Amino acid sequence: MEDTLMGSHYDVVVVGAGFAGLYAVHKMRDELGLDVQAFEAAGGVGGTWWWNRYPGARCDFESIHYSYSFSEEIQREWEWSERFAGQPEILAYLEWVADKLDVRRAFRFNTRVTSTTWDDKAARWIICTDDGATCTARFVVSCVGGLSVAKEPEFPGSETFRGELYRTSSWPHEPVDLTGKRVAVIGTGSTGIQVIQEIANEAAELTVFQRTPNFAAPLGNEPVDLAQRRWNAEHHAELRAGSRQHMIGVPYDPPSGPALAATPDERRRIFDKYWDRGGFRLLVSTFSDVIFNQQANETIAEYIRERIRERVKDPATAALLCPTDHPYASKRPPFETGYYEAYNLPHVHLVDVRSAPIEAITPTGVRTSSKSYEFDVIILATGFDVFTRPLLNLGLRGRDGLKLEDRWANGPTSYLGVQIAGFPNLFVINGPKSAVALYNVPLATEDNVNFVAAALARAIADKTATFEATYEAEEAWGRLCEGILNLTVIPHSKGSWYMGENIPGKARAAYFFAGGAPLYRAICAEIVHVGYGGFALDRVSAPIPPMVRLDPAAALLLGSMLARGMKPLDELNLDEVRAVAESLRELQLPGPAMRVEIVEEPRARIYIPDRAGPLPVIVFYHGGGWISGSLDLADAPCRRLADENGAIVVSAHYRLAPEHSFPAATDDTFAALSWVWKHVSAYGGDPGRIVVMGESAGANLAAVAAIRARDAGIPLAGQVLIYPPIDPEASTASRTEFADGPFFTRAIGEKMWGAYLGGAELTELAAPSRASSLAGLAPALVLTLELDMSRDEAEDYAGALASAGVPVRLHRFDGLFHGVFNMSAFIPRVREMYASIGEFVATCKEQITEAA
Ligand code: NA7
Repeated sequence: MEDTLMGSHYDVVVVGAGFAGLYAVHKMRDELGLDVQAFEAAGGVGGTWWWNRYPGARCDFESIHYSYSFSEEIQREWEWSERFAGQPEILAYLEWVADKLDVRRAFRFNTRVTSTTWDDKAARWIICTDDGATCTARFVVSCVGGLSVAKEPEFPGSETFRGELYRTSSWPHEPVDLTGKRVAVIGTGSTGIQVIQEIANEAAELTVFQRTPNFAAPLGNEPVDLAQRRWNAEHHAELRAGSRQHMIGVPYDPPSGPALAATPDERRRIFDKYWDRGGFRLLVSTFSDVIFNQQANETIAEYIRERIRERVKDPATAALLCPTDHPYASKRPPFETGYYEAYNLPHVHLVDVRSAPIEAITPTGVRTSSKSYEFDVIILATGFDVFTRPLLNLGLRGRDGLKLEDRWANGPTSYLGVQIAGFPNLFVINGPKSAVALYNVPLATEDNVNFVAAALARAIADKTATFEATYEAEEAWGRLCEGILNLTVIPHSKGSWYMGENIPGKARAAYFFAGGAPLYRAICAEIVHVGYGGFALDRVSAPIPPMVRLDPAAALLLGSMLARGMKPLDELNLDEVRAVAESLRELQLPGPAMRVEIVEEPRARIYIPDRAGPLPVIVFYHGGGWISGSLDLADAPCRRLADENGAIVVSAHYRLAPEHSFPAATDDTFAALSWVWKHVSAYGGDPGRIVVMGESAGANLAAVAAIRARDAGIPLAGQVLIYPPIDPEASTASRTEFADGPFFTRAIGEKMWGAYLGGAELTELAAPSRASSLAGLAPALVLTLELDMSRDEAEDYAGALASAGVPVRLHRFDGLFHGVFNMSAFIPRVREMYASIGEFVATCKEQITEAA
């Protein structure tokens, strides 16, 4: 067989026969019709589930979810006998799938890929295997998995041990009898916990060496009766509906708002509910802030500690089992079934190797810095060299002999986890910086394989020789991954594989994308939609799409909107648009308390900070595309503006389109300004220091009001235009580039302009750039956003003002999208917008005013 392979040339080489490899072979061979050769180091299919045969190994997403979704037939035919299947059943499932798809014949088993070298001239990969064979392929698809190479233990002496030594990740195929034996388990991660609870009743003595206690929560496993198994298989579609719209790819309940907003009793009720239901629900269905806020996280951490203390009889043991040095879920959460009760058995002992580290494995057992222990069996459950090592082991050399280990000297880089710049035509399923670590593996896998298959199909159809991520796209993706991770509690873990910290000397970095499945999928879809943005096809690169350039907090917010099933704005009817605009209030930081006066004619709210006057005055117009928004929407921002600027803020109502189309809104807003000029001194405001300000459509109205004020002789100290739409007919690059968002789209912008104008002729009263002269207008601050379709027209307007001699400050904020001013609670950088406004308002000088 070796000889037949020598010198063979394939379209695709797939490496690995786990969930990813089986599906990749099927997809590339059977759907794309490609010539595929696959390699697998193990003796059969199954990947992780072939190797990890240790007692107690099982999945911790329900099996109905932890299974393929691409085939109706597979889902309908296979029945799961337990809620969370054990390793033998998962392996049997994968073997059954492999047979059903007839993919085994594409694999060469017991064969390791040892080197993978790019031949630039031929635009092919040369693949060598440990049996001395060589072949070439146009594409390599790595399906080697993230957790497939065991970590080398830091302590010496394994080879000297005279008893039986097992690693969980390469457990023997024959049954291991532990009865009557003194057994040690080193490691209390997901694996160690599964082993310990399983063998506690079998071993004569079980000693657990624990360095870091873990927050284990109940798995909630149970057998599924025969009738229910069939029902589940037949109803897979409804059971799995919407999975991919959920953050981790399983349709669990959404969280009940922030933990910090709940009372202790409410928190307890919610934690109890999801603790009892089992699995990842405790993390994803309880509270929205536990993963982001340390204080919120402490509420769940303490809840788990309480439950541990209830279950473990000996208080000293319970104390040792309670984690205190890292937030919950900053390490991958493990799940258990009777784990804590195992420590109530007289023959189960817990040894703290944080205070007295393991120094060596000796011929007779384990030696720590304080004591030696004797064992018949030692089980190492010490984890994996995650994500990077499995790929490094492929011996990858890319363009110009670039070694992957050099490329990754400071930590892994990739674009979407799918490609690595410098390694053309190499595709990785669930690679470093993919979403898989927090996304139900089979679905994450299918998504990646589908993405890669579409890329291959495109390359083949276009006769593209090379398909590769650009270095720039990789950098942008890396920044997004790191930025998102930094918004979570995950970087506060110590020693987690999430950050590469479980391996001494390994670079600490963001090893995965933590933005959740809906956002990851939306980004992948956008990349395809714009023609593989961020990839270079035959070295011609397509620009990095907007969603990859998002500010991390803005990206996360967008992700949570997607997870809540928010429809694109342009698909909403008028009432729905208005409801969405009002719902933005939930995304605002609350405004400080202060005196608020209500004026009925013209309708306005006057926010009066407790300062000695006369105070500068801000006349504020809310956004909402002239068709939505309200004084309520502007309430929190106006309070904050009043407080931060020591200014009277008048939030002015105006009539909305389409019921009241042009010029109702501009007439109302100008009438409000005129009223303020005449009456604001009665409220402690200085009519000589009026700044007109608006957000979005409100900024358009503010710009027009500034022109009308000049023409009417009302002296203004300044105008602040927060991402204003200027002209419906503007033809700019940003209109095209951000036509599909993020968030705000060209289609909804056009609808809004249409409703506002109501067919009226376009004049300077709607499009301020059309004024016959901009000279003599109040000094302006124009705030624009990088990822906003109105960006360029706003910046052009700033340019036109400056050309007309108006003092102008222009401040563009990168990574943000239209509407963020109302999202201050979730996008911390909105504070930079307030700071910019503050600096500007402080410089607005007294104007001579007749009213004063
Ligand atoms: P983990 O979660 O990395 O756990 C490894 C465990 O081994 C963990 O408790 C480690 O303690 C312990 N360990 C590692 N090295 C040592 C040394 N030198 N001394 C003592 N203890 C040590 O791996 P798992 O296999 O349990 O889980 C991996 C993933 O598989 C899991 O996240 C799921 O996705 C499935 P430490 O915490 O480093 O102090």
